[in-house]
Amino acid sequence: MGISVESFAADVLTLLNGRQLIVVSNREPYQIKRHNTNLTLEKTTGGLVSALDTVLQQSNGLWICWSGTQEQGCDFNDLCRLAELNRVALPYRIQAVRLSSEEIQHYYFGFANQQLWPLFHYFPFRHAFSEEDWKHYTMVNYKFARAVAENAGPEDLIWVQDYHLMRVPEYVRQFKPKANLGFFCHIPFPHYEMFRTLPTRREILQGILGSDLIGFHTPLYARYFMECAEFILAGEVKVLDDQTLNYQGRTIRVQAFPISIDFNAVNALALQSSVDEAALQIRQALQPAEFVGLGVDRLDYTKGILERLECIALFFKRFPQYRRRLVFVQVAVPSRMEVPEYQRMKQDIDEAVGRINGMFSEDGWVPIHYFYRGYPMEELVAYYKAADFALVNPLRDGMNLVAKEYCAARPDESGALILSEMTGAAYQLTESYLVNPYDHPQVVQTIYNVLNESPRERQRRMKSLREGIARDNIEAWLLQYVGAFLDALGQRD
Ligand code: ADQ
Repeated sequence: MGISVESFAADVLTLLNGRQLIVVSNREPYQIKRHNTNLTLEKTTGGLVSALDTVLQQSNGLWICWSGTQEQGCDFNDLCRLAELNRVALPYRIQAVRLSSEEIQHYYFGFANQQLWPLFHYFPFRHAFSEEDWKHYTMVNYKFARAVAENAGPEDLIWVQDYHLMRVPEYVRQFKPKANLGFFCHIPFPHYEMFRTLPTRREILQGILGSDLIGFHTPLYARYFMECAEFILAGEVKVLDDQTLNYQGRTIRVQAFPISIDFNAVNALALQSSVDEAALQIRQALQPAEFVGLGVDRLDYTKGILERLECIALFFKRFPQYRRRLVFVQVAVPSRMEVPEYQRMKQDIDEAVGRINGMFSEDGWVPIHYFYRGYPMEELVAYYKAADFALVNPLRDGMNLVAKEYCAARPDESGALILSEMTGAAYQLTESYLVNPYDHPQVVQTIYNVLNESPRERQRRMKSLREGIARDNIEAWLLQYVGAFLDALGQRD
């Protein structure tokens, strides 16, 4: 299933035809870890980094990012210099933009994560505008743009990632009017009625519109963006067709590119005997339960973890015959704990797990097993393999890669995916068991239906899901984006 990494990288390199790719993101693609005098390189987990790794290595590419996690008083740039001295080679050039702790507080934890994130996920009541946050967001975006402009040659493709850096395209264009600029939004783009509540709505749109190609996960997000641009920048933006608009004399393409995972890598992990063994051990540890349900997320209110726990409680109330027969495992990786909202949510989840377990536990059976930590991919895949169903019920999610990873980790085509309609993934994974995450009785009934579904029907669905994910994998995503980027530039020039 799928194509080899080498042939895929060769295809992207052919498309690039000698041009350099410059990726710009908030997070660094590699972390340099220091253990006393030893330095090691660790690749950041995630599809984007793994898809771009070979391409950037072979095309003399550059990654520009925030200097990120500070280790023992050193930031990424210090560590890069140390790495050089220690002959630890970075796989390609990585340039870090140095930010002060005040900038990080206001730009990252403030504007990006307490304003844009909740608003774009339809939680307007969690969003409060702060001029100070906005000022720093603007300044940091300007810093990133300057770093890009200092490094980009006239032919290079500059690809800006995500909501942290929405003003970067406009600023880069001010420095370099002819720059080749792409932008990709990893979170949903909201409807006009939601987006227009943002006080700096014009500036955010103008920032993104510095690009030649603007990518979203779904056609609906792309349409919402076009509508926002058309209504909010009326008179400045002219919509030409459903994928093209004109702004400041430039033709700009707006398109959907649904991101995916490295299907082959997850599938191969799931076939390893050590992972199989780990999955068996997980099942044994959960005995005497016959059935295992699973939730895996970054700890975030958009993921619907609290709502999921309430659904599990309702399930045991409605279907008491499953008490002692089903265990639900929730694995949550800590995230953004500097933001008070996330600290409160962690407390709420701890309390809900305690309350539900207190209510239902009997004879050594505990209904919810909760793990608050990050796992290496092998262990995560062992959990995916051990679970009869995954419950992926975000209240809103740009795409959701966990849903795709779960299917990729089921080479024997067993298992069932229960998936929220409010995820970008729901547009593609139509053979999953789709639910409205706000409709708890429906979610509960779906869990029951899945457990009582014929193995043949479950397998039919899983087979079809896996085929789709194997075909539309992360490599296909990258090829499509780069192809469309070059088309958009051809249309512009
Ligand atoms: P996220 O909000 O982080 O991504 P998601 O797409 O589900 O959400 O990816 C989460 C990743 O974290 C998965 O690859 C998963 O394996 C990993 N993960 C989760 N729990 C973990 C744990 N306990 N230990 C280790 N790893 C864990 C944002 C958007 C999404 C969009 C992606 C990509 O919010 O909508 O799909 O970017 O564009």
